[in-house]
Amino acid sequence: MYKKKILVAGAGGFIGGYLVKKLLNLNADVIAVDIKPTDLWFQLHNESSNHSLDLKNYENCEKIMIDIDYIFNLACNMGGMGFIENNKAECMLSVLINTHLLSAAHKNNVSKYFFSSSACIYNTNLQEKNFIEGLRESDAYPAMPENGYGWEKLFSERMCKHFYEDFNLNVSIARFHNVYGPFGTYDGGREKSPAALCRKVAQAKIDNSNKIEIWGDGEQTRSFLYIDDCIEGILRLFDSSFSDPINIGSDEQVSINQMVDIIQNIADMKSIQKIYLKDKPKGVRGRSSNNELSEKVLKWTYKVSLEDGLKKTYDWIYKDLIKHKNSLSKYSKSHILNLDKVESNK
Ligand code: GKE
Repeated sequence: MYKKKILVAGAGGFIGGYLVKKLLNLNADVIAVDIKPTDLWFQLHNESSNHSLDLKNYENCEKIMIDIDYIFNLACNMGGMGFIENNKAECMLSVLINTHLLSAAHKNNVSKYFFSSSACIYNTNLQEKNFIEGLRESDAYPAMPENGYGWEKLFSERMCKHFYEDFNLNVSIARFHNVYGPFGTYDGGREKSPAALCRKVAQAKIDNSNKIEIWGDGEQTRSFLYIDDCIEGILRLFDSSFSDPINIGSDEQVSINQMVDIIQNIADMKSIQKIYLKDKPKGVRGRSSNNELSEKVLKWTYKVSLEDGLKKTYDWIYKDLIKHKNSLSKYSKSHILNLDKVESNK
């Protein structure tokens, strides 16, 4: 990465903020782009060149592509189940970002292109029970992804593949399995379950209550990948010549109830009364990652246990809640949905 000019699309988001920091530490020349105004970026690094641009717009992709060596495309309109179940069309519009970035990359002879795909591409018929066997990469077909967001990610995976086959654009395609950690959204509608439940337990502790609301019956299962493991996985994959989609996830599968019990112990709360909201968005019944391919091809798997990762996440959220008792933290703002109104850089 040394002295390479690298475009990070979605740099103002959760994974993007960490990736920019890592690439800067590797002495890359980072061009950071996000549709959000920079004061809403989760991490804003002074050493990168930061731009607030809407990359659904092809001209913006062309404008930012000058002399770029590598692209990491993490830009998409997304969130946890509470967001993607209620914004299917908005999530599908992210296809414009990937399409325009790929076209501009091809036109500008970019050397390599990373695309962040998602476990939401996996066939939902294989995820109708909890505690399922870890999903293998081949389980994507026959296709039946999550509505909206999952279909966009699967379509965009295939577009990356064809740009590799037809135009020799080197690609890396990672399927992320529910990545979590500090400096991510924890309230406002886009939060995923680890941050949401850390917030609910922290808020109960602050309010001296012991009641927390859980979506569904709490017996649905997931595996969760800590952000540090995710960043390591991205770089291992990018440094490899592997061009097919590959899992970057954890196989430590737990129920949501079990995750709440772990957070309750971290918070040192004696008892928690779980209130189940059955009408809330639930997504699939069970999901986990099979890491055999990433272990074989990338010599990579996760290192941070769910308990250790939740401890770091809970502690950060608790402190951020206390710090913003009388105001809204940028991590808890429900991002402006119509972000297209953001003025692109002049
Ligand atoms: N967000 C949230 N908030 N989920 C909750 C809550 C809560 O307060 N309480 C229980 N859950 C349950 C949801 O009902 C769902 O069954 C499970 O936790 C996981 O929800 P999630 O973390 O929001 O998202 P999913 O894992 O279902 O789907 C996410 O998967 C990622 C890739 O693995 C997607 O929303 C994307 O963020 C991404 O594709």
